[in-house]
Amino acid sequence: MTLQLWTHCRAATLQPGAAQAYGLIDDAALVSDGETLAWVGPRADLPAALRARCSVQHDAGGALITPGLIDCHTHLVYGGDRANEFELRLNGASYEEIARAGGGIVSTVQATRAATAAQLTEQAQPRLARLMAEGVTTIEIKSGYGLALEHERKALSVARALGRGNPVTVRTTFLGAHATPPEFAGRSDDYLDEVLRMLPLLQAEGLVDAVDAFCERIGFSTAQTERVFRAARDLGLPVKLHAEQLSDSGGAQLAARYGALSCDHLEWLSAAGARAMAAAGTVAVLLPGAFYFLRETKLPPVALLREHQVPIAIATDSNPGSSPCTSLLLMLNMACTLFRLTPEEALAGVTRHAAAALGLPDRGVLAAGLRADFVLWGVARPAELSYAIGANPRIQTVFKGQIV
Ligand code: DI6
Ligand code: FE
Repeated sequence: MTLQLWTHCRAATLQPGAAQAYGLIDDAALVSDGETLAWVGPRADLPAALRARCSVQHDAGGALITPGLIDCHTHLVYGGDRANEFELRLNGASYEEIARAGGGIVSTVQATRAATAAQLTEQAQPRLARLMAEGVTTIEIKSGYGLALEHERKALSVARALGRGNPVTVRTTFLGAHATPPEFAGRSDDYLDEVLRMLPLLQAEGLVDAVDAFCERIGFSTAQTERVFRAARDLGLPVKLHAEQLSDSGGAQLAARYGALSCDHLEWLSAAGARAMAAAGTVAVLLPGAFYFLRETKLPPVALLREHQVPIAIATDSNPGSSPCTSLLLMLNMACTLFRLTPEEALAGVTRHAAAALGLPDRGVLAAGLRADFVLWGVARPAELSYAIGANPRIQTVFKGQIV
């Protein structure tokens, strides 16, 4: 394997428990061995014998190096968009009028069903490219706009194909329990029967890495969510949950009982919910884009999460209805400005903690033995990544030891 060396850089390693904030190393050296980091530390400590074996040496030009960014919650694959609905609303139309005219989530389900896999790929690829342009090296993509076997399969297959066609790692999540489709209107339990029929079939096709549900008054109840979780557990699949976005339904406690990787949104999370998540090691994924776009006012209980030491991740929630967003760097800024996270918490939220939210212990931190996924940035200090609005200081991304 080729050993490669990067020097003339600062590294924000995000090592847990490091003495320096961000696990910062001022004059750092990184050595990759094939797809893996072989050594990370102060350049002065780099063993001469190891340096001598590095056949490729890179001058990082004074860049800041961070782990590759991880967007751990997206609905990136969908048909059409909802710009028209956005415009109608700003011209005074009510949500109900729009829904009656075929708008809302149902319109995205219709557009997703009507699109071919090739069309969905063509629409999702530029969104993925924009995220990658900002240093994203791993992304989660949920289904949930097909809501029928053939269309959930199509969306998940498109997500998998995006992973094959791009250097980024794609993790897929089955969100069949996102909404009740029109043909099951008023019969959500019957639709859930259908969801439970789809899950093992899609898993057998290798399309499912995790299972999610929208647990909300306008989504599915905790009892219904538990049916989905039981099925996932029987199949050995990890679970996640859209929980306490619009109300406190106790979804977080339920998810914690099933050892959920993450609970996401969480604006209405209770103290009991936070305690349950802490005990289960469940990550809190905060989604400032949806909070902003829906003009929510109830802030997620960040102090409570800190008090109980629940790891906090940040993601785009990229979707056409509540967060038409393809900038994870903007989410860093919004996590700080809207939710008052520190820039260090925000950066951990798109690296180390985002990796945990996906159950991927092999990334999210710069350390020997982990994946050589990292980004070179033209900034002096890590806080600049959260501070700037609309800037993209990325210089270069290294995916599994390869400069792309
Ligand atoms: N929560 C949301 O905010 C989105 N999905 C979810 O589970 C909304 C999806 C949409 O409006 O298309
Ligand atoms: Fe979401």
